[in-house]
Amino acid sequence: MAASDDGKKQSKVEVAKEKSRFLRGTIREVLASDDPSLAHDDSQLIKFHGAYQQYDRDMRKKNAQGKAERTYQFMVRVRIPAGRVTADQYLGLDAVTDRLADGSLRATSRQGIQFHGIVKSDLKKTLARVNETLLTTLGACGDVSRNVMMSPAPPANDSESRILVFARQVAVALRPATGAYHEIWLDGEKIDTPKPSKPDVQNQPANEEPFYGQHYLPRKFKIGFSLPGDNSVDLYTQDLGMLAVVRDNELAGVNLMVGGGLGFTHLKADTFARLASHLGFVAPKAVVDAARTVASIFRDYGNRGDRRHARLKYLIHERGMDWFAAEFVKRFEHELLPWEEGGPLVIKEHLGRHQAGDGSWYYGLYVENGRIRDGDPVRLRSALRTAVAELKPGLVFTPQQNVLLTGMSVSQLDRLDGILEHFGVPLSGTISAARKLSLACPAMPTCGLAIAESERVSPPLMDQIEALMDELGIGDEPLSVRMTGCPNGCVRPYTAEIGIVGRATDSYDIYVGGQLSGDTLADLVTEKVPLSGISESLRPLLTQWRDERQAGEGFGSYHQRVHHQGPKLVVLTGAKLPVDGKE
Ligand code: SRM
Ligand code: SF4
Repeated sequence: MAASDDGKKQSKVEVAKEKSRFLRGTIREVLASDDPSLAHDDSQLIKFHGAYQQYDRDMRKKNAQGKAERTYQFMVRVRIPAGRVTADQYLGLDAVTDRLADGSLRATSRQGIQFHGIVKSDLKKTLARVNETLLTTLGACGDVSRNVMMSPAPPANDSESRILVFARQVAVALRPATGAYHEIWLDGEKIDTPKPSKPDVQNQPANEEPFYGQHYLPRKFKIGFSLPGDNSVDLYTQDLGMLAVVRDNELAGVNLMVGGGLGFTHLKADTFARLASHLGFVAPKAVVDAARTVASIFRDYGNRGDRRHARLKYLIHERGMDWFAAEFVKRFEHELLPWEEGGPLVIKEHLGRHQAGDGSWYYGLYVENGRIRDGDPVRLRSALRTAVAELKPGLVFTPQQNVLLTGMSVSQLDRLDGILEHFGVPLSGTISAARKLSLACPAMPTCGLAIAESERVSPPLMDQIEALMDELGIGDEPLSVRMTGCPNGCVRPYTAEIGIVGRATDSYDIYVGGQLSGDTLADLVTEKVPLSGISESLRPLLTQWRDERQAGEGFGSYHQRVHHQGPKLVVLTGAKLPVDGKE
């Protein structure tokens, strides 16, 4: 652990950032070398450029001495503010995976797209191709503001359209400004030029990052915007949640909540999932400044010595909301007003046919765990490519890992049904309510942090849960089931009604009691369940709910009423949990 100029401890990643000359490091040189992998500093820096060094955990090739060796490859993440792309952009992304990745596109839980299985020698080509679609991977990962999320449905009116504009403005305002990206990946050519940020880092020498400075943020920072009532983006799990308030059809402003975050570490009692706290309400003209102000407090006060303890949630937990609000007001150029109470929030899946505010139609296409690929008999990637090429819809990737095809007429919807049927893709209306809401993270074989399977085992597990629900006579009820291969929480399992979280190989912890409003954390109810035992372990809970629920009461709400008797903020902790199955 090194020390900074002011004597504070600095993690290795802080040192790597400091030495990197605004994210350059030696990436350019290493790309040109024969070495298939990157060393520590460059492997950290390259995340800011949107790429993760991974290895195929199914494949360990033997070297000349008979020892198992890693086959290195890269994951590339495309940042797509509010999840919206044009038909041509989608077709460009589809072409990338064909030639350079594993033949799939992975729609993420933050409305981005990931490519897996890229070899180092194809990395530069991949990023260049993405940029040719006028999208970027810069800032999709790393210690910066991550992809800005927004409710996926097309805005219903002018007020809602303004929120889409704000989401994009905030994404631009908090985008890294370094020239390193263009130098390394685009040979200096500026295709997608970031606008300069407002210089507000005190006493910084002239630098390429007027907002971030050379150390960027202490850790990732996540922002989500919600239209009134639609909590698809899981606002309470964001570092900064922005909830639109509409009065008399006019956008009155935005409610701010801060300090949400989900990941925790086994056996580290001081790491935990936390729901965001209400900060207050700001006028529309102040939205971008509010986002920069929250990010600037995190930048200046976040923990730079211990990365496990570096998220905004820990800063707020330690210093308290009164301190945070005072610091916010000190820096904010506008007025912070009291939180405006609004209507109930609902996590929506947006699947099937819907009419938008402008009279056009959109279709929510179910994508199992976000994986767009051709299988047998379902050829989803071909279906989507054909539909997009022929019908030229807009596309919106959703926080539920699905995709909306927007701006269509009824006859186009009919044609879309035909295309989907031709390629064996089930229409959204034929999918169970529980499966529509289900999510799973990639986990094995690509994720280096996975300790259990997730995406690959989730479809058969959902078959079992569906069969159980049918047997209990509750097969049409919505139920959110989210599964992850480790406690980091990449598909937000701790706000789901049922969260299934990998604890060791073939061993899962089961959390129950998040709600479809997305504003409650679940409780750990069962530990160390093997995959084959998960659905049966849910039988008594689902039966109790069926027999004792009140009219319209969801599974998670029933759990909260019976076990907590009213709203309560439950904080999950890694305190008693083991590392990789060892107590
Ligand atoms: Fe995540 C790390 C995948 C959304 C919390 N996440 C990872 C990595 C990059 C593993 C790594 O660091 O080596 C995973 C890559 C796996 C792979 O092979 O593709 C990964 N995270 C994902 C995605 C693809 C899951 C998905 O099924 O869609 C999501 C990409 C979103 C995007 O487009 O940007 C994804 N990750 C999330 C979310 C949900 C969200 O943001 O809404 C969370 C929980 C919210 C939060 O941040 O607290 C999340 N991911 C983490 C964490 C824990 C962070 C923490 O501070 O606690 C890690 C580990 C880390 O950062 O060290 C992580
Ligand atoms: Fe990997 Fe864990 Fe995230 Fe799943 S939850 S993608 S296993 S880091």
